[in-house]
Amino acid sequence: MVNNEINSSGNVSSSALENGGGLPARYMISAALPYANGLKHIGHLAGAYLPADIYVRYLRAQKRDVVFVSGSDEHGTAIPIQAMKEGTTARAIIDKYHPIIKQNLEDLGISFDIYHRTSEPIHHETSQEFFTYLNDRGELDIIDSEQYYDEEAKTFLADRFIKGTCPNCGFENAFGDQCERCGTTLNPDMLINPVSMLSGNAPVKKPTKHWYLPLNKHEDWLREWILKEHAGDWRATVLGQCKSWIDGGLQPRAVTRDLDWGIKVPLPGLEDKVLYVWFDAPIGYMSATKQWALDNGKDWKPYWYAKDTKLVHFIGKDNIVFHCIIFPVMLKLHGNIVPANVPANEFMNLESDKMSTSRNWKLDMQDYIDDFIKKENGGSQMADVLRYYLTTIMPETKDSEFTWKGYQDANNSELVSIFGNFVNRAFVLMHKLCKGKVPPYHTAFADDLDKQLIKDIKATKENVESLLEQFKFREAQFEVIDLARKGNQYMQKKEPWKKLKADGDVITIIAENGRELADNSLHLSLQLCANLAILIHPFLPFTAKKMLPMMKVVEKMLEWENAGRVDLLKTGYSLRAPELLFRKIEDSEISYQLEKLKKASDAAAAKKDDSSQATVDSQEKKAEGSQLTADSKSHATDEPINKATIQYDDFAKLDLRVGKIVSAEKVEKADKLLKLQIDLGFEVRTVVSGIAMHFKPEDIVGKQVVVVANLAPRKMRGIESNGMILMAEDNNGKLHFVNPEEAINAGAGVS
Ligand code: B3M
Ligand code: ZN
Repeated sequence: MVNNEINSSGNVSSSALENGGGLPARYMISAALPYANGLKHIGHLAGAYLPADIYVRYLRAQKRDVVFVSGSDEHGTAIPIQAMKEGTTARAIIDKYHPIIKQNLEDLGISFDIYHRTSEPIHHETSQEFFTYLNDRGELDIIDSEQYYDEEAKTFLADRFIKGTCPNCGFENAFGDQCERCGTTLNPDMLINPVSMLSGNAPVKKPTKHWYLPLNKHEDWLREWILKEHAGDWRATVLGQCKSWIDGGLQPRAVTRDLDWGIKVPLPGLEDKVLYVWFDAPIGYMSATKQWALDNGKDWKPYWYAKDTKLVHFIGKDNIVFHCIIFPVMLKLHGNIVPANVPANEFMNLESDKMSTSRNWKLDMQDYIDDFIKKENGGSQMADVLRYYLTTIMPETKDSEFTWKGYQDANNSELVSIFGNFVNRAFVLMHKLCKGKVPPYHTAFADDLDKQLIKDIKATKENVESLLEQFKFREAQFEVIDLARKGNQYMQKKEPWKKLKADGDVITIIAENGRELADNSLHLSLQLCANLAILIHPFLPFTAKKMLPMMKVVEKMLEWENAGRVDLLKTGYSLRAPELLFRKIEDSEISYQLEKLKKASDAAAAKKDDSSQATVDSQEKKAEGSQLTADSKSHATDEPINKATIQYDDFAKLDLRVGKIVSAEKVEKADKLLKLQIDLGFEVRTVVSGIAMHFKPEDIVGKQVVVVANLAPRKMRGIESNGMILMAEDNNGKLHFVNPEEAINAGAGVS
């Protein structure tokens, strides 16, 4: 029977969460739902998906009941913003990126039970029911407020539709919901110099009404639950962020938005409102579980209601407030269980710089897959190399750094030289000295080295277990590699090659008790190989699976309870020849990647220079600059042709017209700009031109000019300029109007 009740104080009792100290009956594991608005990089992988996958694979190997969910976050403003950039629809964006991200994660071995989508009807229904449940019980406040509105686009500016300067770090392109540079969670009111992403205009305030989750009412519970009950088991970084939120005083948080992309608010007359993306996205974990249950003939409810379920959210640090404060309050009010832990990771930098999509300073999963997995000498094995290195530098307690050199070293000096080398040696020697069969273990010849190795195997199992239960993935993986290192040392000390000598099929004993001693060392080395496969499996699943056919065992051997045993491979059992588990990574591959990274980021920087996504301030500067360039700089007579050849079609795109200046005035606080009204015959245009240093306004009224009449409008100092006038610059830097010899009708075409 599922307990769908909350107690009289409205709290889910915490003792129930711990299941009286026993093992949880089941696990509900989530990894953050990535926005389906672009490719995801290895920082995302290391932040949420990889640790979650290691944990889940370990739990499955323990035969625990576990469901691992994630999927695409397809609402919020991130999606339509990307659609604007790509010149397409929001729907087309999610349909494009969802399958790519899903496949990328799969290629890297992330083993979700379901990778769902928040655009699915089941998710819309689940989210609406959730909202209705809270609203019907009076748990949401309805508050009137003034919010930023774009008069030109005729829409409110929620979240990422508004940009401005971050009050925390001064970054000029901070979104209305978050600063991408410092990670601070924002709301549009906090932005300095806010600007609409839609029109580039400064927004105005307009009244509107929204539904709020009154976090302030749950402050005491949050303080008790997070800062007291979980003081000992949540990560210090997570507790620190929660504490500063709670100590700062929690505010009611709007859970609706005036937007047209998202889940409709399930109340009559609110067609223009949708649920806030951070309200619906975490509910996505629940709807994914529902879909998984439907697909597999299971009941989803115990995973979200039963108190002996352990709920764990894997996320990056920028999502902490949502998973530790907002969503738990929602879950508590809805009668669900709350998370037992939220092992959020810090950020992973790349080659000494923060990973960034806009600056193209990143390594996308897709690129890694293309360059290392799809290429002939790669294969899924290379997915494990990435998994391995990312785990060695997993940012569990502080930001960490991916370097290509570090990646190469981790592969060449750990995977190849330690793990791969040990397995290979054990198999090669067994084939050479024991005719390809698992040799017997002669108990009478057991020595201290053997006993120590057996102890080490058992201890490693226990250590890995305990570290994984504490979400210490780096240390857990280190334990496994360290065990392989011990295997190499053991072999080095036992020297089976000095006990027996093989000459083709003829094996000669070359030391006292050589047969028995060589048998024992190789027997244990092979048992260690089997243990290494089990222990490395959560981290490097492709490697573990590659080792199975070598040992001629089935996947069942990888069950966790088998770890620590030294009788996994039967005496006399013939094994296959070893396969190389890892290949060396060459210097040339590393320099290629470094070069590629630099090129991509240089290209992004160049693109950004003429991107329309810049802030208004920089748009203005740029516009002024280009006006000056076009008007007065690029045609100096002493310069050779300095632009690329164009085709006639390129020229024909210009609509050049003769116009007459009917008025001219200086633009306030811009000493280079004149605001001109130009009669084009069919209309009078406003054109802002950078010629104020050359002409007095009163001197140019009445002059004829040639205007680029189909130039996209742009704002300069808040004035929309609709065209550009052509000017010629002589050797002395003096500007001259380009115009017909004698006055002709305004609007005449120039070609
Ligand atoms: N899509 C933000 C992110 O990708 C958001 C996570 C949702 S988890 C429910 O970082
Ligand atoms: Zn900032």
